[in-house]
Amino acid sequence: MGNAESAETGLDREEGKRLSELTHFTQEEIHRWFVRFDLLDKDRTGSVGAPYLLAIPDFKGNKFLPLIFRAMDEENVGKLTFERFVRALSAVSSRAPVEERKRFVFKVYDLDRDGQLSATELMSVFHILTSNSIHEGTLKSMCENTIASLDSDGDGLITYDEFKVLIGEADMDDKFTRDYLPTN
Ligand SMILES: [Ca+2]
Ligand SMILES: [Ca+2]
Repeated sequence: MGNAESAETGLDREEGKRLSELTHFTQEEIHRWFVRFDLLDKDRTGSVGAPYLLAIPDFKGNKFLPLIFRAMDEENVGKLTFERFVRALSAVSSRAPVEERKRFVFKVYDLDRDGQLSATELMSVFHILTSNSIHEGTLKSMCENTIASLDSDGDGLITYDEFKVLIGEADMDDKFTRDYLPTN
């Protein structure tokens, strides 16, 4: 992508380079994501509401993505800056090292951001991921079993250290990796 085009998208080359270093996207991919993001930033505030981002056709029907965006929206303002948007997509991509993906998935589940996962948090996330299609009782036992299998100190809560040991690399690839690349 040439200078003129980059300037036209409003993302300068230095910023593109910085974000490319911060994420697992190439500078060209960053610029292509920016074109999409910028189109949605109609009020020119530099941030876009999650529902608008989720309406991008590539993301259609993905239940995990609203949670991914929520995890990146640390102040709970319902909006993401471009940097947070590309960092979110990067954190779940297969280009991210497994450790980085695990940390991010933990963050996705930790709805109240206290550094521990509770049965209630797992329930809420499972509810969303299964579109409330699973019977409450079944879901509850799924959560209890998950907690029990991860909770090595038996306090009923899952810390990141407990989480990372038992979630294998294969699990990450199957369940938590989502590759989004900007198409033209
Ligand atoms: Ca928590
Ligand atoms: Ca524990």
